[in-house]
Formats: sequence, C-alpha cells, structure tokens
Amino acid sequence: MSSTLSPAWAGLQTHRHDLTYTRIGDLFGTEPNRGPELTIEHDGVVLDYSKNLLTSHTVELLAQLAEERQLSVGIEAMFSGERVNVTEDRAVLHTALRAPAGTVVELDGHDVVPDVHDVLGRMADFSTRVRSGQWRGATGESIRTVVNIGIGGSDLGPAMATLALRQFASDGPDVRFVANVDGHDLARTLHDLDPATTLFVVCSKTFTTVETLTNARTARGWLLAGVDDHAAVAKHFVAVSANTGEVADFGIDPANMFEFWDWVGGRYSLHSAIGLSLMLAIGSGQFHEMLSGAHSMDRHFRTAPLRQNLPVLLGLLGIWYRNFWDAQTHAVLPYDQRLARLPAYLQQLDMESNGKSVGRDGRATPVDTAAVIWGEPGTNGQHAFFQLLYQGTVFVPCDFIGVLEPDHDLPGHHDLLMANLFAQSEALAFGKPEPAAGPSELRAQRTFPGNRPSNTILVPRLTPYSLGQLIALYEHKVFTQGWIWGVNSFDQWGVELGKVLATRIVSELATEDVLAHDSSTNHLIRRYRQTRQAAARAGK
Ligand code: G6Q
Repeated sequence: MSSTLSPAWAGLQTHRHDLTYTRIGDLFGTEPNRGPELTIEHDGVVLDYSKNLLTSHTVELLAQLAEERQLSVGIEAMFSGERVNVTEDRAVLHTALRAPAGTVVELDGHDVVPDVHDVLGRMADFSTRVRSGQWRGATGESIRTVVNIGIGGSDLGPAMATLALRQFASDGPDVRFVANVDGHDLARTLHDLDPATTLFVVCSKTFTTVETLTNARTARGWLLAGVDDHAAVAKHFVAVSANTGEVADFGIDPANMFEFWDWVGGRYSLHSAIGLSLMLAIGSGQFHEMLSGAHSMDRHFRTAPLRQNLPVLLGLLGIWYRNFWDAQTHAVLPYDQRLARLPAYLQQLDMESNGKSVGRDGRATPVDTAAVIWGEPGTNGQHAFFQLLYQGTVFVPCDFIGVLEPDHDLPGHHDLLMANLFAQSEALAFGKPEPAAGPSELRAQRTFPGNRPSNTILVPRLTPYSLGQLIALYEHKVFTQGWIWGVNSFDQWGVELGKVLATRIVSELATEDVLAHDSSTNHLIRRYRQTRQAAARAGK
C-alpha cells in the first residue's frame, strides 16, 4: 500500500508529520470536553480514546482509510459466509456461533445456525448431567474434576474464560487445563486427582496435534492404571473436534464427540464446542450469556458507522501507531486479576492472525503488520515494567481495561485498584514536569515526558456477557486491521511449520543417527542425547 496508491495513507503520513510536536496535554487544553467527546459506548462497554495522539482530523483520515480499503465490504463478506480465508479456501463464521436460534447464516446454501444450536443443545445436556452428578464414571462415582487437554486455540480461550468467570462456577466441577507437552504440566495437574472422578475433555480441531494427542494418550494410560476397565474410556473421555475419523481412531466414541466446523478458526473457537470445559464450569445458562454478549458486539460491528464503531476505532488506532508512529508493541493491561490470562489470549488472537508479511494477494505486504501484544494485570505491572512505559525509550500504546463494579466486598480494594488505573493513563498522557528544586542531575531523573497514548475500556461488571463482548471487541479489532493491511487473518502457516520440524527432530533424539542440521542444532541434539543416555545407564 504505497502512498502513491493510497490517498488516505498519504494523507495520514502528512498528518502524522504535522502532529510531530503535538502534545496530548495541549489537546486537552484546547478541547475542554475532549474526554467525554472522545468516548463512545455500546451496550455498557465504554471506550475512552481521548488520551491518544490524535485530533478529529486524524479520526477522519483513519475512517477514510477504512473506506478506501472497503472495510465495510470485508465485514459483510465475513458475516455472510464468503470465503475470506482465501489461502485455506474457507468461510470465517465464528459470528454464527453466537447467532440466536432462528437467525439464518447460509454457507453454500446451507443454514449453519441450526447445526450450531444442535451442538449447543448437546453440550448443555452433557454439562447438566456432569454438573448434577448424573453422569457417572466407570466405578459409579460422579465427576469432580474436568481436565481440558488442548493447546493454542483449543486451550487459551476456555482457560482464560474459566479463570475470569470462576465466581460463576461455584456449583460446577473443578476445571483444569493442560496444554504443554512438557510432562510437568500433566503430572502436576493429575497428581492429586482420582481417576474414578476425573473427566478428560480432549479438544483438538484437527485431532492430529502431537502435544494434545501425547497428553491425551498419557491421560488415558493414567485412567486405565487407576480404573482397571477398558470401557472406562467411554465414561471419562469426551472429544471436541472437527475430525470424527481421528477421534474414533483414538478410541473415543463419536457419540461422545462435540463437533465444530472448518469455518471456525482455532483462536476464534471459544464460543464453539471448544468452550465445553467452560460450560462444564459455569453451566449452559451462563455460557449462553457469553454468546449473547459476543452477539451484541457482532451486531454493533456489523451495523454501527465506522466512526462510532468500537472495534473499528480500536483497530484504526492500532494502525495509526503501528504504521505512522512506528510502535513495535502494544500493551494490554487489565486492571482485574480475573483477567490475568486475557493478555496471553489476545496475544494469540492478534499475533497469530496478523503476524504476516505476505498479503492476501500473495505478495509481500508493503507496510508493517501486527505489533507485539503483551501485558499483565494491573496493579502488578506497575511494580514491574511500567517504568519502561513511563521513562523508557520505547513507544508503547496501551489499552487499560477496567471493571466498574467488583464481585467481592473487601473494603477499600476496588477504589484503590481503579484509582491506580485512572492514575496510570493520566500520568502516561500528561507526564510530570521537571521539579523546580533539587539537585539538577536528579531533576531530569524525576521528569516524566508524558505524551504516551492509551485507550481506556470499561465494562460495568465482569460477567459472561461482558466477557463475550470484550472477546468479540478484540476479534473484530483484529479483523479490521488484517483487512486494512491486506493480510489473511485466518490462516497460520508459521504454526504448521513448527509442528513439522519438531516431528522430524523427535525421531532423532533416541537414535545415534548422523545429524544433518546446522552445527548449532546438531550440537544441541547431541548434548541432549548424552543426558538421555546417562539417565538410561543410571536406570532412571
Ligand atoms: C489457532 C491455531 C493453533 C491451534 C493449535 C491447536 O488458531 O491454529 O493455535 O489452535 O495448534 O490445534 P488443534 O485444535 O487442531 O489441536
């Protein structure tokens, strides 16, 4: 997208130059109502984007860029089931997962909404039976613990949401997540569990992912060692997958499989059957609340004007900093401990979707794409890395996420938490001038430059509904950026390569075969072989 091809891009480049010496503090000085004027709200979700390096002209130019790139056409194409995942020739219909019953979403002439609700019904039936104790394990005992086995998109969403919504899970089983092929993960998860009361939910769209299948096989062995009855697998293992054949080959009865479809990308799959473990934790009623929240944001994204559209604005602001201010990273800072895993979830959503350097047209992208997404909950981050945000040499736009009403009654805590949130965005934007007194060398140290931009996103309470809204908000932010950058946000060829290379090396570790990698990789493999052989000699 060279500037000669794109009038809006060129306009933004010139405008960025014009704003070089603009300060956020000055913008607030000349616009007394900037805070409320640059705040938009949809269904309780508030976005205050006033503490950004922008004027109304910036927003206008960014909106023109979205128009020039035909973002509205892209949005409509995604919602209506066109094959916008061009490299895999697939539709992208995670929005259909939260479409109310009775809505029609056609894919090749077939309405997918009844299929979605059919699976949701089966999930609800199953989770009710498990939660009520009606579903019995092989020894006749009810299920007390659910272990979700999956990785990447088949783990991060349900793990993040189950942690976030734990207060809604008081009458459900203990739900745990195992992702890593590192045996410590599974060993630590199982160490205090009783096979007779444990249910495994194996989540894998392809059902070929080596980490997940390795963990699932080990878990199956652990179960059968504890419950000496091969038929126990049917009572203690269910699968979530798009691949019935592989599920059956593994030994899970397809009757115990919950289906999803190739038009649901892994990192967009929390609202599909991949959310089964979450539903087991919070119940199907609360799960449906989450779907409703996401649907509310879907409707907003599809119908609101670009300039009043929360995900579009978030996406455009990201483009503004990434492409015109050269921001390499973007911090997501939830001021809520329950959202501790949200940054990791958004990291995958954003970086796996838009971390691309080849466009939808198969050519190198002429502009930078996704920034590095990272973050930790506040206030912890303040005592760790905020120093760099305030006084470092890296320019890091931030999203602060706050929840207005807490779900605990410990006096004083929430005021302190929210005061810290508001104070950080204030301090980043406005800084602190050099102190008038004190030793000159310390005065500079105590100066905070300010002019560091942030968004503040507020929700009334952390509920399944508002979490669904937040997830959809960021999903559509990512879509907005990917569409404008011209990349396919729905493939992940880099992930595929990592899977293939590891498979090749694993077969070499237990042999003496001559190695044909580079000298570093050969050396590392030999070092590992030596340790492995020494352990074998020692009888470990
Ligand atoms: C997500 C990615 C990736 C995927 C995992 C697990 O969008 O494709 O994170 O979810 O590699 O894949 P399976 O669900 O097929 O096991």
